[in-house]
Amino acid sequence: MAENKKLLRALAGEVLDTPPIWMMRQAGRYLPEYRATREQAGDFLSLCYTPDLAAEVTLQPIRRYGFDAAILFADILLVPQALGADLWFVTGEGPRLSTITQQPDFDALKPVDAIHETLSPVYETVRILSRELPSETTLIGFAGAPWTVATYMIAGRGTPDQGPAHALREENTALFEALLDRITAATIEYLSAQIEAGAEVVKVFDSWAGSLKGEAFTKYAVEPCRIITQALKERHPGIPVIGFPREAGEGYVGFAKATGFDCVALDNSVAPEWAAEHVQVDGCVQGNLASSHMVTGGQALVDETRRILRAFSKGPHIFNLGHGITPDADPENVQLMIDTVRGG
Ligand code: 1CP
Repeated sequence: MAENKKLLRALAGEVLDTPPIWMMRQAGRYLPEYRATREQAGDFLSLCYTPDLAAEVTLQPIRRYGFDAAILFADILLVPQALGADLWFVTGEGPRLSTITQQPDFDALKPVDAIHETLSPVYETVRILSRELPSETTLIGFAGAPWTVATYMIAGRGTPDQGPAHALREENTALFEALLDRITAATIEYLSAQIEAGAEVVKVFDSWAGSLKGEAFTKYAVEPCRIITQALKERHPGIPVIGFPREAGEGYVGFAKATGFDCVALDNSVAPEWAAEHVQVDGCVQGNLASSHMVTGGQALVDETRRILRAFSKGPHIFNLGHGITPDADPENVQLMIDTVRGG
């Protein structure tokens, strides 16, 4: 392993004096240079599918801040599109997709091996990045977890409570599970292709894991992630995998062991002291400063950053936010967070 890649060292279990740091949605609308490149691309999906521009926005936060990791610029909803769903973005509102609620909707989806036709520009972005990133910066690839991706495919949009997906899993379990299996298989192929193109770590975003409770959490959050991790470990031994079961609460306990993830990313609804005791005991954790501090800044940002550093100081830790940075964030506050992590 490259000695100068701090992110890989933390993922291998090393406890560093200064943890590596990167930020969810670090390429995004809070940065003027991102807004300019997005304007040049025309729309969000063109930005995702134009390798030179997607690589450019991935590099922007690395140039500005020198983060320890770069995350490929793409979106979790490219996989549904590659499986044949219609996908478009409504300005100011978010993603829209054709819905999957009946057997014929599912039957119209493409087979897993067809996904590369749509996704090959993403692999090209990864290849560009692995050439252009500074040698100390780790390149992270990613995909959505099957449950989270399914919530969008079923509802056709983001939903506050994932109601349509919960309804389908109760009313037509066979169809729901077939959809989950298709997404799981596609995700394995997609992440494998990213690794073959040069991704050094991959992250699985289960942003809506928190709405699965009890046995449903085990079946639909843990199990698909375990299948993905196992397949990736067989094909690409040594490539670390980060899991993010957002708002899992008590579900974070034992999650790394149950899924095989090398690192569990924590949202900011869990106290770092609690997570150090109950989650970090099993290995590396990532997180978990509330992204609202990137808007409000000041002493509260510094104090909370130091609290998180202290709480996780005895085990392997990657500093990050608890969720993505928001468009109203102040770029100066990002610098303040980095200075606090690196400078004490
Ligand atoms: O206007 C814009 O420029 C679009 C905003 C945007 C961006 C910057 C979207 C639309 N996606 C992205 C990029 C993105 N999405 C990345 C790139 C790398 C980085 O972090 O810098 C990543 C990792 C994602 C992942 C993603 N997309 C998730 C999982 C993480 C999370 O935030 O919970 C989810 C749920 C999505 C779906 C999505 N894409 C975009 C939006 C606005 C949403 C959320 C939709 C909703 O539920 O309302």
